Parts: sequence; structure tokens; C-alpha cells
Amino acid sequence: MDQKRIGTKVIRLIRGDITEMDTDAIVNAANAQLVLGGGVAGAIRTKGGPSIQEECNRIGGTHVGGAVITGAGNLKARYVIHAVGPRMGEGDEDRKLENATRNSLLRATEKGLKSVAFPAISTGIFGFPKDRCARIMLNTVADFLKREETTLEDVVFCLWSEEDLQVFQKALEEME
Ligand code: AR6
Repeated sequence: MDQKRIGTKVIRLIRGDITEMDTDAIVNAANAQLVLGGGVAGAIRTKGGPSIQEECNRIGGTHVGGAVITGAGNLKARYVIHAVGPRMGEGDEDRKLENATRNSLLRATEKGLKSVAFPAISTGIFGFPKDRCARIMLNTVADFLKREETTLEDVVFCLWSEEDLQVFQKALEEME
């Protein structure tokens, strides 16, 4: 399954490079210091140019589970939402991932955005299991689209590998 309708809204799964997405915002898999390192963050830094890190420096940082929004420099998207997922082993990881997802959706809604693309937060350098990430992030988005007043109409998960896409497809099928 590659998409699920929730009322008039939709959750979609695609395989690709999130820095190529032309959704209103893309979500960065950030750290609490808001220093753009490797993985998704590195790709955003390279393709987006220096203005994104400069804006992050002015913000200074946020808590694990938090999300802040900046411009998107040279990227196709208008905004980057920097979501801080948990590092595996630090404790309370599931709740922190849920919060990072939900806070990203709140930031997008505050700006009146219609579309946002997420990566599989924490599943690279931070070591979070992919299937658990898929269940938590998909359920959090579905719950938000069902219950909250939001401008969001299109929430995309942009997965890096075929295997990651399949993990998310399975989790989407298993969602009630
Ligand atoms: N587009 C979509 N997904 C990607 C891309 C891409 N261009 N590149 C990697 N992925 P990661 P984390 C996938 O490591 O685990 C950085 O140093 C990747 O395969 O980007 O949250 C930050 O500055 C994986 O499934 O994020 C933080 O310090 C997923 O995106 C730290 O890493 C997330 O992998 C964050 O670690």
C-alpha cells in the first residue's frame, strides 16, 4: 500500500531523496544542537546552501522531540522543519519520536502549509529500528490528521531505500 486517505487528506509513501521534494516543507532528521551533520542533514546542508545552518545557529537548539522551522535556502521546498529524534539507548525513545513527528506537524500547521515530506527520523545515525519508526510515525500522522485542525492535506514519507519503503508499506497496511 502506497497511500492512505484520511477524510480529505492523504498519507503517501515514496522512495527518493528528500532534498528533491517540492512539498511546502521537508523535515530534517536533526540533533538538539541543530548542527547539520551527515545523512539527511548533510544532504540538506550541501544542496540547500549555508543559509539553513545560519538560521539554525540563530535559533541555537531545541529539546529531543522538538521541532523548529527555517527557510530552505536553494531547495525546492519553502521551509525545512528540523525535528530532533531520539538517539537509540538514551531512553523513552518511542515517546520522543512521536513528539518529534507531532511537533513537525504543528510547525507546518502554524505556517499554514499544505504539504510536508518526512524522512524515517532517527533510523540512520541515531540507530532506531525501522519497523518501529514506521509504526510510530505513521500512527502519529494519522492521528493528527484525524483529530487536529490543520492546513495539511498531503503528508509524504520519502524513504531512502527500497527496503525502507517496504517496511513503511507493511506498517501502513497493518494500520487500522
Ligand atoms: N533522503 C531521504 N532519506 C534519507 C536521505 C535522503 N537524502 N539520506 C539518508 N536518508 P539520518 P538520524 C535516510 O542518519 O538517524 C545527522 O548527523 C536514512 O537512510 O539522516 O535521525 C544529524 O545532524 C535513514 O533511514 O538521521 C544528526 O546528528 C533516515 O534517512 C543525526 O545525523 C534518517 O537517517 C540524526 O540521525
